[in-house]
Amino acid sequence: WRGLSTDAKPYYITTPIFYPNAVPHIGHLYTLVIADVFARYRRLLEPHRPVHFLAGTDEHGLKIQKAAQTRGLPPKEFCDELSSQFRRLADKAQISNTTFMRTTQDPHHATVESVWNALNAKGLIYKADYSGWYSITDECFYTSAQVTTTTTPTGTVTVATETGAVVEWHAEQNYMFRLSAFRESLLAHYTSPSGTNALFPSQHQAHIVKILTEEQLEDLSVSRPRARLSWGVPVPGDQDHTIYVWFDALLVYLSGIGYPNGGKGQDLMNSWPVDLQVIGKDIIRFHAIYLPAILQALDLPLQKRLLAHAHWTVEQKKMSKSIGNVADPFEAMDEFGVDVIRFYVARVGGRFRDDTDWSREQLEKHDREIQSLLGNFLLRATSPKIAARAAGAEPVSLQAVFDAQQSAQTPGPILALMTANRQLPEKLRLAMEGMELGDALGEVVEVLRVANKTFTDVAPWKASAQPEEVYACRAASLEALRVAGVCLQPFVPGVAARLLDSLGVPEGERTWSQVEGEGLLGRWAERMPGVEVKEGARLF
Ligand code: ME8
Repeated sequence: WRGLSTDAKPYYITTPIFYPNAVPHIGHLYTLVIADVFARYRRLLEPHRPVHFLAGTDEHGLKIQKAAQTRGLPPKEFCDELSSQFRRLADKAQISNTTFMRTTQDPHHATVESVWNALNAKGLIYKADYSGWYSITDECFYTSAQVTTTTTPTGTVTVATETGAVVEWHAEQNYMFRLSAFRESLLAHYTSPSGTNALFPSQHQAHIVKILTEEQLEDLSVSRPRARLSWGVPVPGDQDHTIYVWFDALLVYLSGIGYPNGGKGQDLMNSWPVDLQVIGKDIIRFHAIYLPAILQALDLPLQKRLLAHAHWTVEQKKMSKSIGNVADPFEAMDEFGVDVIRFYVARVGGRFRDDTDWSREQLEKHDREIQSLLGNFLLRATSPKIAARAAGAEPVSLQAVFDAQQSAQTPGPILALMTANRQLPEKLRLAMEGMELGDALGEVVEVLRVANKTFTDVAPWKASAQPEEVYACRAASLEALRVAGVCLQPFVPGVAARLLDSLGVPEGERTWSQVEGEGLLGRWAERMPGVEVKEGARLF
């Protein structure tokens, strides 16, 4: 399962590239954190395999053009300013992305042109009269069956039924991509052994299969007249048209690894196909139908897995500037610290299925949870008083502690803790393999709970506690903290690093192989009797 072979292709993981039409909110932070947990977990599991992790900004299209106009700025200048906010968000949240791609960069432009030309040469792009309801907010056309009218204080408007976004009628000449030609091959993919688990959670897989089975897949309009959309990549050979923003944006996953010519100096193209794409449920159709069709058209393998998470609401409502309920991720990280915010979003949003409400009360509750289970527990387990009392016993290895506990006449809570602790890495790995990130983190929390309770039950500070028992309790607690520290690295990298530092776990001994395996003890655990533990380290 470790798959440690060095010739394995790099692991390639992506987030959506966000529209820099406004400053980032907590939804963007959430997507970045989820992807980062998977990226860091992969590095932990397979330290020798490169992880290529792409994030970025989606800078063309009508939405950006309009937002820049409203601000009275040239679109590029406008994007420079806002894109840098997304980059700052990723930096501040300790996202370990290896690329931050902007669609206004030249290499991306070159990829878009080359893909367009390739599809055109295959007869998959043609020009036609097209009409439909366009939403600038959603950057897509809707059919008459997908819109409805609604009355607002300023009059009656037509909106998209699904998103409520205002739409306008457009009848124009567009270039079309023969999406309809891919319905059967896409359906075959999603029902084939390699494609049946392509979408997670599985409800999305069922939905896409249903669409492909029941809907007439229409050809996709992939350009806009230049008169209406000037901010984008011009259609090669026809300056009167601009390439549709989604056609442009979806190709970032290819431009991000240097397709078709390979990255500078290194052949990144061997990263393809992408192993995991983390997206929100709002953009499944684009990633599960449009992109795979384009990939099939290019004879490229499809993405291996798509994780589509649910959304965050604030005060039970969709975040919106007009309601004024947009939660600011920078403020949240300033107030609670990066790791507490990462812990909160992964723990509460790690099930991906239902929308979650961003609540101050919940945030404070999770802040207390991790501070107490981890921060306070470290202080208790490393207390000099306990160390002094444990020194009354003969220093033995952790294995010896375990064996002694096991052969005791009445096995006590220390053995239960050591057993739970040994099972933790495997449980966490299984949860991560099943993409159940919230459960994975929950397993760590559970062992920390057991550890806290064991410490309280054994009460090594009491005069009646025997030195051997104090020694065993301290050793089992420190070992639980070490294993938790290794397991927590993908989730809360800052706290985990401080924890492992304070336990004296060397940098090179923080990988998965140091914690998982039948009865396996890390080298630290073998050396534990002599390890210098820093007392009273503050994690938060
Ligand atoms: O759609 N809760 O960009 P976008 C959770 N540029 N996640 C949320 C969220 C919320 N309330 N709101 C947004 C675009 N997100 C395109 C993508 S990809 C080739 C192009 C997250 O700025 C979620 O991941 O509207 C969602 O899919 C993404 O931000 C949409 O970001």
